Amino acid sequence: MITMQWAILPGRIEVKQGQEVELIVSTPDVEHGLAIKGYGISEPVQPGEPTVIKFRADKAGKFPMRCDILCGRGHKDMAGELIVLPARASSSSNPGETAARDGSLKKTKADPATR
Ligand SMILES: [Cu+2]
Repeated sequence: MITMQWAILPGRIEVKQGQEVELIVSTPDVEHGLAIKGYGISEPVQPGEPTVIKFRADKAGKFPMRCDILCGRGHKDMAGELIVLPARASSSSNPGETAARDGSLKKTKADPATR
C-alpha cells in the first residue's frame, strides 16, 4: 500500500479475523506514518524504503487508519479503514480464541474456521 500526499491507498483493506496480515507500505513523496487505531500500530514510512508491518488480525471490526506524521496541509485527509471480518464462530465469541493458530503467512482462499 502507499501513503502519499494526501491519501492512503488503498483506502480500505479487508482481512479475515485470525489472519496474519503483512502490509508493505511505501511513500513516493515525503515521510508519512501509518497508524491503525485499535491495533496499536504506528510506523513511520520513509521515501525509498518500504516499511513492512506485520500483525495478526485478531480483533474483528473496523479500525481507522491514519497518517500520524504531520506531513503538510493535506495531512488530515490521509485516512483509511481496516476491516477485519469476523471469523465464523458459530457458538462462542471468545475474542482470544482465534489466536491459537500458528503464524504462517499463507493466504488460503477459503479459510474454514478451525472448529
Ligand atoms: Cu501525514
